[in-house]
Amino acid sequence: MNDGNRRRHSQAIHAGFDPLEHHGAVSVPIYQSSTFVFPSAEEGARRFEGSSNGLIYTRLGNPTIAALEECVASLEGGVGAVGTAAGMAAVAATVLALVDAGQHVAGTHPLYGPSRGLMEKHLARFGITSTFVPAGDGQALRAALRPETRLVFVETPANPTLDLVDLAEAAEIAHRHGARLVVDNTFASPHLQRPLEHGADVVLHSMTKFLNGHSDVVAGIVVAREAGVLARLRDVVQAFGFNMDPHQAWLVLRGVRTLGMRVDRAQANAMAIAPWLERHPMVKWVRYPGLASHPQHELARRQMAGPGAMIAFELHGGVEAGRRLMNAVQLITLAVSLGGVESLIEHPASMTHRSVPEEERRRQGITPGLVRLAVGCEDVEDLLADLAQAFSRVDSPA
Ligand code: 7XF
Repeated sequence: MNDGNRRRHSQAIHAGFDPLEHHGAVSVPIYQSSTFVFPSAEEGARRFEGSSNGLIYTRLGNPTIAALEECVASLEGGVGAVGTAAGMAAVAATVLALVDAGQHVAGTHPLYGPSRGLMEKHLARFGITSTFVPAGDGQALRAALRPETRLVFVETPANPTLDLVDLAEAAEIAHRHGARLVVDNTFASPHLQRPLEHGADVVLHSMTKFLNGHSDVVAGIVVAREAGVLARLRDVVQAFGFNMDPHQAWLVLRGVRTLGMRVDRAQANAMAIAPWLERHPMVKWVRYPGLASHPQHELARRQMAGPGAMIAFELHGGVEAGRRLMNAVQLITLAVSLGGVESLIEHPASMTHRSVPEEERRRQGITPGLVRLAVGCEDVEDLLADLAQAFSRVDSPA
């Protein structure tokens, strides 16, 4: 199958799966089996040796997981992908596969709080050092690279401020120093942004979010541009047991088939909600890549197919007013996570980015009053009505 020539919706619906290889099943079967029979002892030995690519054991490979991996690799335009048990396992596998003790990661901030924590707290114990510079500052990124830097790690749009990283510039900086560019593409999804086309070497996702899209699975994936990098990633995932399981993979496959439709609809809703928020007298500021007021609006137009469905904003009343708003919404759900069909609202400073020290949060623009809205696929009139009624109750919390 030459999936690469198909357009985005067709790829999401068909890539990675040929029904004729599975008794004609139109939906990918769930190969819920931990282990696979060898036709002979000699063939078993060949599979372990690598001279035959037949199936062995699900931690090492499984057809349902492989179908999802091929689909996402095709959507991102990579040579292949490795599914992981969570987005955090995708982050961990990437650094462990590509950085050794004594080497360095140069990253941008903000990142999802625990991604940075993984590097500064856990991987630091194994001699991997890291430095983080502001997302929009190419000069600072250039200055952060050292001879021992192996990875440039960026998230764009960044969680939760929606700052952007110029991918072409970051790739140029990384490659000039012999480092690889890794992009956490969770907030955009491959429907809106394909970092490998801008020079990135590795793309990773929390598939918990847009790729799955139904708030019922925690999963991750790493996509590579080169076969050698893919082999290293797969080796680490197998060695550490970061793999996903077949049922989880099937659920994500079911979700990913409608990726484009969900993202397009959620984005259309966000494109109506962001200007509505910006006009609201109780709102101090709104950050959304689709608004002309976003400092990197032009970059968003250049490197993304659309501004996405994530919005950050703050009320004039700060953290207290934000809390009252979050307690007052009725259709919108107060919960962390994003990328599902339902709209979710949360408070990064006390929730998703609680692990980032307060002073560091301020430096990154994660103000105490920042509210993050993950726009879903409901009817936009209902979302706006819910926000309007919630705003009307902010001044009278009772
Ligand atoms: O291990 P997970 O599937 O939860 O993924 C971790 C992860 C990695 N990268 C980005 C950009 C993420 O946003 C996440 C998870 N973020 C959720 C959130 O921000 O709501 C986690 C909820 S505590």
